[in-house]
Amino acid sequence: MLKPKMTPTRELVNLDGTWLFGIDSRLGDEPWRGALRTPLEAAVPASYNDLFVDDEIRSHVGWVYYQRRVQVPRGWSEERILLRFDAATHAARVYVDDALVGEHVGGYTPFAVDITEHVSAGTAFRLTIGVSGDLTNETIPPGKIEVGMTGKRVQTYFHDFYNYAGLARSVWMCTTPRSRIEDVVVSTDFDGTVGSVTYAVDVEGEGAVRVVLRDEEGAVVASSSGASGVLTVPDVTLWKPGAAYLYDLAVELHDADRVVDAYSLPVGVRTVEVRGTQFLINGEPFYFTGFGKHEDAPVRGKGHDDAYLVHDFQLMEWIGANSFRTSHYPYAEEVLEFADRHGVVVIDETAAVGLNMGVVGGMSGTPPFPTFSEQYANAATQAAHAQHLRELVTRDRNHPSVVMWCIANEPASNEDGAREYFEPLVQLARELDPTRPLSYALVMFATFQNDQIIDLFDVVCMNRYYGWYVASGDLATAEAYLTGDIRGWIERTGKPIMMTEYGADTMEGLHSVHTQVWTEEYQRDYLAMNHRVFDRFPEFVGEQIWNFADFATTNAIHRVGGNKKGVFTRDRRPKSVAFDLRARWTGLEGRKPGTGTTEQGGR
Ligand code: BDP
Repeated sequence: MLKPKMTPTRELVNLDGTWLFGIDSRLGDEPWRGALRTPLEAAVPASYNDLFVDDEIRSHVGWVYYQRRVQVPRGWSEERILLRFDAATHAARVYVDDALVGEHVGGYTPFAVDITEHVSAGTAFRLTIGVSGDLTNETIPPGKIEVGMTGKRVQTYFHDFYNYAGLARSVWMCTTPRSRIEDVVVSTDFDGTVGSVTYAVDVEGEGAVRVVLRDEEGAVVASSSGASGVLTVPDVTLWKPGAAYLYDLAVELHDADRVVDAYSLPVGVRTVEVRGTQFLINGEPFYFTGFGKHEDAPVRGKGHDDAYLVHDFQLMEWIGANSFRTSHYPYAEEVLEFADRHGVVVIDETAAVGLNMGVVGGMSGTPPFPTFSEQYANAATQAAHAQHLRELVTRDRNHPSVVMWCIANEPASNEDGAREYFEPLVQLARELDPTRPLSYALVMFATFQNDQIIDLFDVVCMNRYYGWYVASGDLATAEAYLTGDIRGWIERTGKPIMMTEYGADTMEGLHSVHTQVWTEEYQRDYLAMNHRVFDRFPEFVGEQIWNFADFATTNAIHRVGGNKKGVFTRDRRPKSVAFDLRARWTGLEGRKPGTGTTEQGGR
């Protein structure tokens, strides 16, 4: 689905602001059938949980309702009119006045609802949206809802970050012409100095397609007609990590000489390939430095915020990070657009986190019952996962910054049933996008001896906490474990290997002359040990620390005010280790530490 934008043929009204808000238990039956009877207003975009001083709202299980009035511009009588939700976490029902006009499941991908038949240009309507943050074993991510001792429904889930819910991204009302450009898919390649952009335009209705590719100065470099084709780009300027370059692909739908629809999108010409143990961008070995992140901030929860967007990218640039993983769900499209414009490399992850009953077993990793079973990750879970993957890939496949898909975080890939569960998903991902490598982030219980699915994937992405959850406070033992673990994966797979999570909880301001977990010194020593090990293996292609910043978690007793593995605090102040990382990462330009200079990153 194309992101709505103003074009010569499309209009857009932003519906962000404060909306009436209430939780279902306080609103009565069918609350959309009139003005919401509530004194509360919620900010959009924002998760609703932390906005109010009210625990019942914060931990509400069930539906909440947002409502506002919307004026349809009077010039829209001939247009197709849509509502577009950039995200409603995790399920949504949309009502125009009394009518249910659309539904969606999946909390981190956008959806649109055609309301042309329900509204009229020049009039106003009441827009109500029900949002549910509930997680069950048929949602992605999965969770469990039980009726607790008090008779209340209690939500549990198998990931540590707080289950923020609500309208965390923007809401739009927009138009498209009736005959229209429905979708555009591009892929790119180059041979020497000549680039190529392969495009396919999906048209709804009548019209002939014309496309024009312009460079950053606005000069036309190629053009073509027809719904699909290949554009040749002489003297191509490649999109490179640290040196973004974006062409503009203008797509028009014509009826004779009349432009029926127009849409344009940025295109970065670059290639991605896994060859042997190397991860190649534009044919050159690339070394990932950076973080697993979260969309997380005080008060707004997972609400998208351009100020945090800009600041987080500034901090990543300052520290020398060239990449991040969208752990553990697809991020706002604005984040990927920003990464495209600034040459930051992204591993794009689905929200499939917690497909692992082993985590319930604690450090033993023994699941109380099999993960891939009727009871938990069953056919319905797999269908939800497939749908989620489809929505992620179709949303993000045109972003040059996205170099790899991560289809799950820490699934029980060591358990029976993992193969049957993942094989069709891998096949689907490869059909949706044959151009990008695939990965999943490996849980520590999944070892090079017992993992059942790694051969289906292209890159070994390890999440490992030696020196934290294993061998806590004993970095010598941790180093031995880590070394053996990496060596085992190299011997088993012959694939590129990277660390997608390693980290130590660190209380800012806590210091000790002794080796003590939670101190700022321990975080530094822990990372230094990891880096020493990584640098010994030529097959190692990257390091993404867990986590960029401290983030909110559930009320778990082993978390003091959230997960503190951030290199920055939740309000983005550096811990001591940030300066070590800066020293290690700046100037690398995509090369492995200690391996000299490179063209990578230069234009
Ligand atoms: C990993 C998870 C991540 C957690 C992290 C931790 O992938 O989401 O936050 O552990 O415990 O297992 O800090």
